[in-house]
Amino acid sequence: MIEPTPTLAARFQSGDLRALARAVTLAEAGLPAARPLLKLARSGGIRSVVLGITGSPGSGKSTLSDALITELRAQGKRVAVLAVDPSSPYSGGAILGDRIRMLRHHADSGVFVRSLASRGALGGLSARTMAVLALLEGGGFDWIILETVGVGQSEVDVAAACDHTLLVVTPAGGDGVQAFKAGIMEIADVIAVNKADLPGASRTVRELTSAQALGWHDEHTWLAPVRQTIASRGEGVEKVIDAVLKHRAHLGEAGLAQRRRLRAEFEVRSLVQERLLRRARDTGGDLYARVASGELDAEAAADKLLSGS
Ligand SMILES: Nc1nc2c(ncn2[C@@H]2O[C@H](COP(=O)(O)OP(=O)(O)O)[C@@H](O)[C@H]2O)c(=O)[nH]1
Ligand SMILES: [Mg+2]
Repeated sequence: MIEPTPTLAARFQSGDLRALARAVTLAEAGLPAARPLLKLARSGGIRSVVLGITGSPGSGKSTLSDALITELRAQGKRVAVLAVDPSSPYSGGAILGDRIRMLRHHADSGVFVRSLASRGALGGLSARTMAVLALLEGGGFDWIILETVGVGQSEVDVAAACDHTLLVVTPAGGDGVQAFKAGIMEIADVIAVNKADLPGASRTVRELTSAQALGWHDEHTWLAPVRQTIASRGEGVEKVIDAVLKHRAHLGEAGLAQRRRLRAEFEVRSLVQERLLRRARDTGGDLYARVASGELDAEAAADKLLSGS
């Protein structure tokens, strides 16, 4: 097993990107060697804006996150992008867009891009995703963008994993209304109507804002700002950044601390779930078949899993 030599920890702490990449690899593999590095990373407190991006495949999430990198770099910010891709067996299997992004920003030490395979069920985010986010925060990035594929569990998990959730919709195909129906809009803190160069963008904005107005709200309710973007041309991106920062101000210190607490809860719960699933798999005989057949009651099966007997 690979032990974190003091030099790795020291190099990580000094902001060495190669040490960070190494730490991410350890955390992604769930190796215990990552734990001291995580401890170091987390000792620094809240340092980064952690922004999750969700939205249907093809809505322009990757293009938008690339445009965000460019705009944030122009503002002098250091940016890390973590793309969670359930189809990718490992970071070596980075999807094409990510690989292009990595190459484009390769020489820029203020940018770190990485693809992560999703290990959670249904493409959800795992405790390992959370660990990698923590490492990136420890690595001193001002912004950390978590890009999901926008399907299955990852669509919902993203809100639990980040400080702010950006939902990307397009004018085509009633995307906005779909989001409203699927209850995805509730998790959005900011909404980007991307591909605003296509017809129907302002109508989509109107649909979304009137849907928001219909929902229950009072003067304290955060209604996600809806911004038009043309990610492929970098247009409207600074407005999205401003809206995220406005949401951060709305959260305030207490609200942000609460989000962080929820993120930690998500991480610990994911770990517990992973371990229990592993235990259920390793239990002799098919535990669930025994419950189904009435041999064991469900409460007893749960006791068995929790006690590890
Ligand atoms: N017309 C138009 N196309 C865009 C825009 N943003 C992204 N695209 C295109 O939409 C396609 C899907 O984009 P991508 O970023 O890969 O979407 P993702 O699956 O959500 O990550 C690509 O062909 C992009 O070039 C935009 O603002 N306008
Ligand atoms: Mg993408």
